[in-house]
Amino acid sequence: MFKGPVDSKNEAAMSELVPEPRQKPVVPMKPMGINTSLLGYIGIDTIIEQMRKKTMKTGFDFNIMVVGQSGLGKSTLVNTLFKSQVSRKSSGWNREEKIPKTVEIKAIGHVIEEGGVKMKLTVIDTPGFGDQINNENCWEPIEKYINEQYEKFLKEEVNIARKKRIPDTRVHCCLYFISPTGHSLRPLDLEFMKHLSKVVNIIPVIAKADTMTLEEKTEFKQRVRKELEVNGIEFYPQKEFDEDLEDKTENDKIRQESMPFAVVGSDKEYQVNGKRVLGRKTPWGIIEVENLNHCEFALLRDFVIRTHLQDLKEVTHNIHYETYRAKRLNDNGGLPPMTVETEENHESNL
Ligand SMILES: Nc1nc2c(ncn2[C@@H]2O[C@H](COP(=O)(O)OP(=O)(O)OP(=O)(O)O)[C@@H](O)[C@H]2O)c(=O)[nH]1
Ligand SMILES: [Mg+2]
Repeated sequence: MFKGPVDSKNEAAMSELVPEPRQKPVVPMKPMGINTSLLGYIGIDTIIEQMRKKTMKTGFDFNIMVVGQSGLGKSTLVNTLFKSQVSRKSSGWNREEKIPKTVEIKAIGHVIEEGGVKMKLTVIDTPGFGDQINNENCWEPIEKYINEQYEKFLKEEVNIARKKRIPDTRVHCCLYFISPTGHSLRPLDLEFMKHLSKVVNIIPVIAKADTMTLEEKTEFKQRVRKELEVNGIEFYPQKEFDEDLEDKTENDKIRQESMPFAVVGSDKEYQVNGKRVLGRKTPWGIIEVENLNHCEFALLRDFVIRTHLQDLKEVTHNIHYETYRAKRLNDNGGLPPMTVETEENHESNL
């Protein structure tokens, strides 16, 4: 049999072969990018990444409600939110169609995805009040709706076959529309906010801010803040829930300067300097809704979504829902005793 030089060489090599110790598989002791000189690394900081992954998989619910007297632009602002940079989606109304007067509580939802994270944003539009002869207790339908969502959540929580993740329809923030009168708040506004602030996070906004001059706006904002304080109305972010000094400093600025946000709403788009913008066309120019020099809509949006979304959800869960839950169980309204809270409960409170 022919044996080539290579084969014979191989044979010789084979006979001399001493098995080399196999290299151990590399087991990562810690994630990449972490200083290896740190002995005893446990990996607590990876929780952030774990939470991020989980949130990306499950997404989260966020629900905003608009409330206020009739004709202040609540439905328009709902459209503005959906058409603005929050989603750039149509909320279902035809561009040319005039927004009808709202006659019932209606929730409009969209799933918005950004950077792989899904948010189910629902905006709850409510009928305006204040045009009846008797406006007594006109906050009741709104309060009822808010409580119904707490009740739904509570029922899911005490269910024996509890869902892994309870759909969250609870109202995380309620934008309260104030008429741009330049005068005092109406007694009805004060009563309304007093009632609602006990069950939900209230964010007061001055509607139709384009009808005020800069000085009028600054002065009115100050007056509203003062009146809310004098009347003991707690709006979000509530002082008592500031967690530390950093929170307090940041929130004090918001409470003393930004609140109430003076907004302008529109669902119409116009061409300005070659760009399509949401705006209101007037004889003296276009008011750009998302331009910070024109109104505070973008500030409000950033406040609610970019900086305080998680906190709004936490205050809703830990304070407002908890108050409802405790009262409901105290009243013993036919519910079975509560099971001990598990992580599953907290999962719904992303
Ligand atoms: N000037 C001005 N007008 C606005 C603004 N937002 C809405 N409007 C107008 O105000 C009118 C009422 O707007 P809607 O959005 O229907 O008001 P609403 O608060 O939903 O009214 P109800 O459903 O009756 O409670 C419409 O003609 C809007 O075009 C705004 O920011 N500035
Ligand atoms: Mg409406």
